[in-house]
Amino acid sequence: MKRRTVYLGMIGDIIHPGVINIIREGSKYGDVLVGLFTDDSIASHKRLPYLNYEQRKAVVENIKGVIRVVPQEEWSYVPNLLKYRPDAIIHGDDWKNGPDSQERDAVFKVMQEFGGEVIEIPYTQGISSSGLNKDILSIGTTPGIRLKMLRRLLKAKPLVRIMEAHSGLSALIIENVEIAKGNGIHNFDGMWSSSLTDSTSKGKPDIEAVDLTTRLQTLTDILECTTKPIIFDGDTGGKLEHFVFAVRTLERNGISAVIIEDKTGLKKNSLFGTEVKQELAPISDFCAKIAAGKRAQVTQDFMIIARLESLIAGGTVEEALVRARAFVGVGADGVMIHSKEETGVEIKNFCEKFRGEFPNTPIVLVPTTYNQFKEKEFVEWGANIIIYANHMLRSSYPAMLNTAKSILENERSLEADKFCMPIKQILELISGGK
Ligand code: SPV
Ligand code: MG
Repeated sequence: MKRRTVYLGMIGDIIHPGVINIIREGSKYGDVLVGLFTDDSIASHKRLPYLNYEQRKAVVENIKGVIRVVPQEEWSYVPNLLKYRPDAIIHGDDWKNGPDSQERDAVFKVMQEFGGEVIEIPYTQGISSSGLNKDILSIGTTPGIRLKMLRRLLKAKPLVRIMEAHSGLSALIIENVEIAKGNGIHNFDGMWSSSLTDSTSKGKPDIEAVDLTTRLQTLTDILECTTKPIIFDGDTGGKLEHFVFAVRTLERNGISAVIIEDKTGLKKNSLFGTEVKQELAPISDFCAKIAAGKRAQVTQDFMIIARLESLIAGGTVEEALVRARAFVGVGADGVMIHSKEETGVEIKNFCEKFRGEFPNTPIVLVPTTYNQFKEKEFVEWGANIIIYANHMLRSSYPAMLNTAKSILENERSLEADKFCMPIKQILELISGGK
């Protein structure tokens, strides 16, 4: 007699006794068919797993009791249940309450429709992937896994959300902060190592005065306490001969991408007033720098993104497009189009035209001055990465200033307590601090 098929949805990143238990229980009812969540199906709900789909598949299909592994492309089980029509689905009973209960209802409904069974087994207490995930976070990651993460996110998500970090502490917030929204979790996908906020936090102007070695000190602090991917603000990239070393250094540290801007001469921050004239680099010089960087990188995964400063320098969208074509032509892995114009009209125009010509080349936006738009709108324009480039630093400064003023005003710190994090929370914030 043909054995029954039992469907089991799984991420399969961390294999713990709870996973083995549910496979064992499932085998009692029939052949276990694992629906392995793809990166795409996970991306809008949780952080991407450490291992990619192929790596997780290789592990899961070798677990005793697993007969077959198929991709689960949606967060909901329903499409796969309709496709494979298993005799049963097995799930831990922890989905009875909370946000998963809606999915449970949908699963019961579809299984009833074709006469399938829903098997619920007691949830293995005391061990869970999320709990273990936290433990793994405290161990850290490897440069290789971190480096690859940006390309995986770009493949899996319509929009990659990046936030500026200028210290270990600011990076820790970005690593951990999340809010429940809809039936998923919203968080930041990675970090921007900004030249503006890194130099400002060191009390220096944003004119490439902080050299790479010094920038690496901040990066090391961030790397040591986080696991999310990092995009490095490479300013102009410096001299071609130096840029190739910078690429290697960043890559070796597990940085996912460097963005270099097509300016020349003394670099000033792009958001300065119009009185600061920015000179654009000759197209051929900048192309040579990108090409040299691409030749220097060791992995397939590292990205060199060309930042177009035409609009900042007073040029037109057409001029920016000419440069973009040349930069992509010599191997740039993406473009960042920058503008301080507040309506966002030029940026939208650029995005739509560029997207028409290059359907798959990532577009990066830094919406500091045109921040009235929501992320969804940027996706409609064709953008893939949004960088909130300076907000952690800009928000911390007024908080510090208010505290300092309050203490001066009141000649004691009692009134400033409301601006401050409680000491207990500070101690809990950093693992190993208690
Ligand atoms: C930075 O964050 O340092 C940047 C982005 O380069 S901007 O400040 O908008 O030029
Ligand atoms: Mg910068």
